[in-house]
Amino acid sequence: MSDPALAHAAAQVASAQQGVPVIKAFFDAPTFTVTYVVHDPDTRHAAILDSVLTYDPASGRTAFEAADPVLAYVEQAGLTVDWHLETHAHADHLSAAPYLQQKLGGKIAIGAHICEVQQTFGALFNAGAEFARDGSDFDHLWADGDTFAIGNLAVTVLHVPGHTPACVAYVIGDAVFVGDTMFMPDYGTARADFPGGDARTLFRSLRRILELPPETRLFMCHDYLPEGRDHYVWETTVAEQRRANVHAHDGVTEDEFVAMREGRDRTLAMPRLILPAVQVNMRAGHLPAPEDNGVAYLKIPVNQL
Ligand SMILES: N[C@@H](CCC(=O)N[C@@H](CS)C(=O)NCC(=O)O)C(=O)O
Ligand SMILES: [Fe+2]
Repeated sequence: MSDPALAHAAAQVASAQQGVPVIKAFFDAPTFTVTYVVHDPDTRHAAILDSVLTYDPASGRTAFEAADPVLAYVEQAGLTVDWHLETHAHADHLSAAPYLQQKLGGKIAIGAHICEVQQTFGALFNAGAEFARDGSDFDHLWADGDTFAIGNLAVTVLHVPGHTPACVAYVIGDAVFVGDTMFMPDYGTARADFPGGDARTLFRSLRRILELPPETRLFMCHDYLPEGRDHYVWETTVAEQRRANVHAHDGVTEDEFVAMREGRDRTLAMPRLILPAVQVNMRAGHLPAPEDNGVAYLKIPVNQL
C-alpha cells in the first residue's frame, strides 16, 4: 500500500480488540443526522462526534432537543469527554459542539482543510476581518494520517474530501466514522455539489476507506431511509459496502460514479438549513458575534446558492 496513513489505519483496525470502542448513537430525525459518543471502557475517556444543535429557521430559535440526551448519557455513564470531533462543516445542521464543550469540557476539532471552507463561505457571507479564516476558531485541526488516543483507544484520521474539501473520517479502534462519504449500502453516497465539492475526489476518498480490512465496522453520519426500508440504520462494514453499495460497490468505475453523482446532484434541492448551518459551523459552531443591541444575526445571501 503506497498510502502510509491508510496502512497505519488498516494495521490499527487489524490489531484492535473487536467490539471496543463502546459506541452509542443518537439519531436526530429532523436532520437525519447520527451523533456518536465513543468511549474507552477501561479509562472511560470519550469523544462526541457530529453533535446537533436544534434550530428552527422560521423563528430563528436554537434548542437542545438533540444535544441534551447526549449530555445526559455522558453524565450518567461518568465519561470524560476529551474531544468534540466534526467530520466536516455540515451543511444540513448546526453543530452543538460549543454547547457540549461548555457543559463537559474537551476540545473541538475538524480537518485542517477547513481553512479552504472558511475562505469560500467567508466570501459568500461577506464576513468581516473579525472572522478568522485560519481554523483558529477550532481548538485543533487534523491532517491526513494524524494519530491520537482516546484513553487507550488508538485513533487515525483520514482526509476524505469530495463532499466538502475538509471532510475527514475518524478510525477509532476497529470502527470508522465515515462522515458524509458513503451512506448505507441501499442509499449510496453523499452529494458532491456543495461549494468545493467534487464527485471524482469523493469516489477516490470513499474507495480509499473501502481498502480497510473487510470486517471493519463503518458508522454513517446520516440515514435517509430509502424506499423499501422502514427503520433507520447507520452501521455496516467494509465488506458489505464493497458488495452492495448502490453507487460505489466493487466494479463501479470512477467515470460511471462521476456521471451518476453529477447527474443526481443536479436534481437535489439545497438542504433546508444550509445557510444557517454553514454560517455557524464555519465558526466551529459559534454564532456570529452579537451586534451592538446584544443580538446575534444570521445572514441570507440572496440568489447566491
Ligand atoms: N433533505 C435533507 C437533505 C440534506 C442533504 O443534502 N444531505 C447531504 C449530506 S449533508 C447529502 O449528501 N444528501 C444526499 C442525498 O440527499 O441524496 C435536508 O434538507 O437537510
Ligand atoms: Fe454533510
